Formats: sequence, structure tokens, C-alpha cells
Amino acid sequence: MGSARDAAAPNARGRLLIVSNRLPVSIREADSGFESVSSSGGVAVGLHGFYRTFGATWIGWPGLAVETESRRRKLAASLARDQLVPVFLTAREVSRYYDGFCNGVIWPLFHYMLDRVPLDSQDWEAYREANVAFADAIAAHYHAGDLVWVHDYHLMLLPGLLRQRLPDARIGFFLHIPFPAYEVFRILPWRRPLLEGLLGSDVIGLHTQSYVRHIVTALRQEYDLEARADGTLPFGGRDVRISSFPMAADVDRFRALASQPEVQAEAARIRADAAGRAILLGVDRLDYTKGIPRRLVAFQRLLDRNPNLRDRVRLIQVAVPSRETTPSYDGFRRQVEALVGKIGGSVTTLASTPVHYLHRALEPGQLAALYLAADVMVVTPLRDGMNLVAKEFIACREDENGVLILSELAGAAEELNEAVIVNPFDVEGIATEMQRALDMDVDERRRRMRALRHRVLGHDVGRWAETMVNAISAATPVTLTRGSIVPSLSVRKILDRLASVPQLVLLLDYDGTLVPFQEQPELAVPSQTLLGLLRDLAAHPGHTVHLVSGRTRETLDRWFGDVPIALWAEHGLWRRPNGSAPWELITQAPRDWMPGVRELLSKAVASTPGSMLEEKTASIAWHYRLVTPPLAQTRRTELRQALLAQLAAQPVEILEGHLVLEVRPSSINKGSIVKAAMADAPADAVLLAIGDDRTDEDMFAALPEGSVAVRVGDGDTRAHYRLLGPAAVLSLLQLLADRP
Ligand code: ADQ
Repeated sequence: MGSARDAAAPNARGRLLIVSNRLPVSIREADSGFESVSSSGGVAVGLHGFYRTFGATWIGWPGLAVETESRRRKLAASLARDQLVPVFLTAREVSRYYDGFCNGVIWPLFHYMLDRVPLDSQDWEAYREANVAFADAIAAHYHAGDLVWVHDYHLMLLPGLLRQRLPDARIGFFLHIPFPAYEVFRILPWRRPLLEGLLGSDVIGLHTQSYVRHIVTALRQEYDLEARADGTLPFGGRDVRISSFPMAADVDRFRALASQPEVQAEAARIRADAAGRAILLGVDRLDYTKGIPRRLVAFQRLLDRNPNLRDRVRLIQVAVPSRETTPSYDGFRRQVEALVGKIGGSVTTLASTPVHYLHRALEPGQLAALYLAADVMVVTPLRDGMNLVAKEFIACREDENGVLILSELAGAAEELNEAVIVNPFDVEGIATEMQRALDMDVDERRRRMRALRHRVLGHDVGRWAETMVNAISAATPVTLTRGSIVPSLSVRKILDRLASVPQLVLLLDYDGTLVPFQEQPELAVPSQTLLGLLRDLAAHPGHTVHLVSGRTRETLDRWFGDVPIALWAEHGLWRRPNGSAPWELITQAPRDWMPGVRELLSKAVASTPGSMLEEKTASIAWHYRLVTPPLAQTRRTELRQALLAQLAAQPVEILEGHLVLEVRPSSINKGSIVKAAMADAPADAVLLAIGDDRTDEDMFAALPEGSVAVRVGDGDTRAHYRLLGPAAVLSLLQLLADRP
């Protein structure tokens, strides 16, 4: 995989930091200090080879609680030799974060097992703190140019936490489990922090297109965010790519294992032991999502239907012990064992034991031997992100024989459609398909297996990882080329542009420009810092400051009454010149359209919970910040059409602002302010206009040659400069106020 390294290495210095809950080795206390064993589970096993060939650094929990500082240092030093970095968590943290929240809440919910979600989980805070511990560990190891690849549902807050600490880092996230449909996802009280955590990534990878659709729907429902046709989504001044990267199995390793003479001898031994009986095989972690009980019942149903099969088939079910510290798993293990006992008792004859149940981890060679020996591989999870067992089975079958029965609710079913596809909840159906698989003639078995191998063999886990790493690597490091959205660099650019300007006229929008949007408009009160900054700016002899807002005179008076700057209310309908002068009405706007619009918008308020009406001198606004996005979208479209019909010949326009729809006379817009501001300014003055929405574009359009327009946030603009958000604007203003 030397080529993978060349292709994916971000630059000569950049390293790949793989981050997952568990390191690929689990550490145990030993007399001599510590000893390590390979971790089990899809992620650790699948990525181990890639991490070694790529020379990556792996950051994760070492699998045990190390409480003293000196032992932590000792373990960290020994792991460092293998480029492993431990994240230390106490036993209590692990129990609440890992058992409590990850496996107690997210795992069942994301697998649609709602009745397993606890009544009253108190472990969210522990989840957050564990993610913070990971963020701290990564930040301590991160060098500029590194790529960070975060894995799985344990660490969904991590990309967002990292983005705060390392704004320029390239960060990818891969979710190994399903992303559920929105109606299930929304059950989580913490759904927004989780989504915002994920959106700290440059690339969010999922196994299938369905999961991509689900997360995109969640983002639309929660934030009204729309993905573009290319799968990218603008968020926080960056593009986040959401895409499917179906994970592959460690194909090369399993193929190599299956060709070893000792593995083939073991397979022959398993077959000899079955003495001519057909072998059905199940291999899973012992997890309630894997569908083991229904599979056992289906097998019993098969034998009930055909009693003569009792001496002619054998089901080998291997269940790897898993999550034994998580409470519900213990109960599940006992349930499976009881079922195995019950079914075994009812189908065993003096001559034959049809159910063989093994509750243990196997060596890879033993697993490959079982895959080789099986006639029918039965993979029937109730939900599964992907399922690598199905692909490993296919990889081993060089003989192009063996039938795969696969659940339609496993991610793998989106790729492996030549398998015998079953509904894992339909016990009767599984029994029927088991029979069909046993009866399938050799030509059909080969035809299906050949097609499956064609799909699986060309796609090894190394190639999968390389594809994902390349996608992360392609994310533009923001400081290098997209300076306009990185505050420090873009602020500097604007300052350079204004360096030799002796007189500056500032036209500043308020909401979304000087302060972030709030859920309620009246909460966007200016801070003392902002008021002080506006005063400092106004006190500078080279500056004239205009605050240009859509808000009413009353609000601006209340907030800026004693600040010596010019105020413009209602998009320029009213002006209060510098200081304490009275408000002036700039133009007589027509108002006879207002009663009809008031009536229409009032009806919309009545039928749209969370929306409200705001009436100003010559405009009426319908605010829908608190309305759920889909309803808001429907109502906005309906209202727009009704207004257009009603106002066809009127001199008014409909303005779509940030979560507000406003009707106002077309004679008023922020563009008209520009002329007035220039009339008052010295001849050599340059205008600097800063704003974040459509109404500010009117202002930008009216600027004379040589002016500077700055757009805040995303969206199309005619401005030449862009700043990320209010914080960046304030840093620019602060530097302007401080200049000599
Ligand atoms: P898992 O739920 O662990 O993974 P799976 O994809 O089947 O499920 O991976 C299991 C791994 O464990 C396989 O590599 C298999 O070889 C190994 N294994 C199974 N039984 C074993 C045994 N008895 N002894 C030793 N090893 C055994 C999660 C998601 C999946 C997703 C993977 C990868 O739940 O949906 O496919 O991550 O993203």
C-alpha cells in the first residue's frame, strides 16, 4: 500500500491521526507492567493493517483505567513506540460514557431498538466530558498539516470540539453504525449538539446512501440547511461534505487465510465432523441487533417443517462475547443461551445435535475455516451499519460456492444484491429462504457467488480507508487558500486595503453583523463591549459611523440612544443624525397597502405556531425563527404567493431576510442611505459597508467606486470581502478603532 501513502499523505509533514474510542490494542495489567492484546470489533480489526502501512498515529482509550499519573506516563511511553496515544478515562467515566451513553443510549436508538433506550439516562454529561478529553489529547498531539480521522458514534461531538481548538485542521468523521431516520433521531434530546459536533468535520462519511439521506434530512429539519447537488453543505463558513463510503472487509487478509493449507485442513475437519450434514453458519458479536434469537427460531421452524432435516443439517452459531460491562448485554446473553438450550432440546436426536453454539472469540484462521466450511452463511441482523462478516465470507470463497442469506436491513444489502435477501424480522421467511438456500442448485450458487465476489474482491479495507483519507485531504485547509473566511487573514486583507484611507465612513448593519442572531429578536441586545467599541470608533477623527438597521426607532433608541453615531431605522426610512438630534422621516412612503397585508399575515400567525407579526411605520414583517423548518418553508411559500397576488400593482416589495418575510415600500432600501451618508462625508472619504443579508446587498449595490463591501457569513454577494461572523467583524472594528 505504498501508493496509498503517497496518494493520501497530506504533505511532507502532515500525519494521519486516527481517532477511535478504543486503540487497536487493549491493554491489561500484568505482573511486569502492562501487556497488550489485539482489540476485537469491526473498526479496530478493519483498520489495523491500514494504520500500520500508512504509518498513522492512533489515538484512543487503552481499554483499562489507569489512575495514577506515574503509571499513565509509563503506559503512554510504551505505547508511543507503536505510534499509539492513550486517552485516559477513569473507571467511572468509562462506565457512564461508554456503557451508559454510547452503548446504553446511542447504540439502541441508532439501531431502531427504542424499547432498549433507558427511561432516564443521566450520562450525557459524561459523554460530553469524554469527548472533551479526546479533543484535549488530539490538540496536544496535533501539528499543522495533519489530517484527523475520527471514528464512530462514541465521538460525535469531537469534530466540533476540535474545530474550536484547531480551526484550520482537516477533520473527517466516519460513522460505523446506521444513521437513523429523522423521526427516530429526533427522539434524542441531545440531537442538536450531536449534529453540530458532526458539522465540525470537513467530511462526514457513512456506509450507505440511505444514511446520507437521513442525516441530510435531519440537518434540513433542524436547521433548514440544504445540501447542494454535489453533497456539500455550507456551514460555519466552510463546506462540509456528506458522502457514502461503504466500508470494505479485510479482503486480502481473508483471501490469504483461506488459501493456507492449515486453514483448508481445518475446514475439511469441520466438514468431516458434520458427516455429510449441510452447515449453516452464523458469526456475530453477541449483540441484540444481530438477530440471533430470530435466526435460531427460524432454524427450529425449518426443522419443524421438515423433520427429516434434523439429521441432515447443522447450525453453527459463533457469538463473540461483547460489551460485557454494559448491563443489557448480560441479560441478552442469558436470553440467547436459554433459547439455544430450548431449541437444542427440541431438535436434538440421539444421532444428531443440530445446533452448535460457541460463545467465544476465534482466531482469524479458525474464522476463515468456518467460512470455508459453510454451505449457507446466515447474516440476519435486525439492523447493521454495514456487516463485514458477510463480505469476509465472500472473500474466502475462492471455490465460488456457498450461499449467503443476508438481511435487507444490513448496510451490506445495498451492495450485495445477489445474496438471498431476507427480512430479519420475518421468521417464517427466513426459514423458507434457509430451505431455498439448501436446495439451490450448483449453477445458481456459483452464479450468485461469482457476482458477489466480483463486487467484494476489488474493494479491500485499505482502499476504502485510502478513499476516505483522500477525501479529508482534499478539504481545503482554510488558512491556506480560503483566507477570506478566516478572520485573522481576511481581516488583515481588509485592513491592508484601508491602510492609506484618511477618512472612513462606516455603514454597519446590526443583526447578524455586529451580533449573532438570537431566537427572539429582543434578545439581541448590544453588549457593553460592543457599545464601547462603537464609541471608540466614533471618537476616532478619521471615522464616521452609521448603524443601518431594519429595526424600529424605539429599539435603536433604547439600545444606542446615547452613542454618538448616526442611526438608521427601518432600512433607512428614519434617520437620527449624530448625537441626540430627533429622528427624521426620510421619505413619505405609501401605506394604503398595509391593512390587506396585515390581515393576510395575521392569518399566517394564527395558523403557524411560533411565528409573529411586527409592524413598523411603513412595513410589516412576519418572523418565523421559532417555527419548525418544514412548516416554515411551506408557509413562507404560501405567503409569498398570496402576497404576490394581492400586491401585484402596488409600489411595495417582499423581502426575504433571515427567518423573516417583510413587506415594505420599494422606495425604501438601504441603498438610499449610501447617498445621504456620502453627502455628509468629506470628499476624500471611502465607504466601508458591512452586512449579512439581502437588504445589505442593496447597500453594496449603491456604493460608489472605490468603496469596500464586506459580506458576513455564507450566501451570494457582490461584496469583495467576506468575514465568518460577528466575532470577525468586531475584531476588524477593534483594529480600525485602534489605528493611529
Ligand atoms: P460490528 O458490529 O462489530 O461492527 P461486523 O461488521 O460484522 O460488526 O464486524 C465484526 C468483526 O468481528 C468482523 O471483522 C469479524 O471477522 C469479527 N468477528 C466476528 N465474530 C468473531 C469471532 N467469533 N471471533 C473473532 N472475530 C470475530 C460495526 C458495525 C457494523 C460495521 C462495522 C464496520 O456494527 O455494521 O460493518 O462496525 O464499520
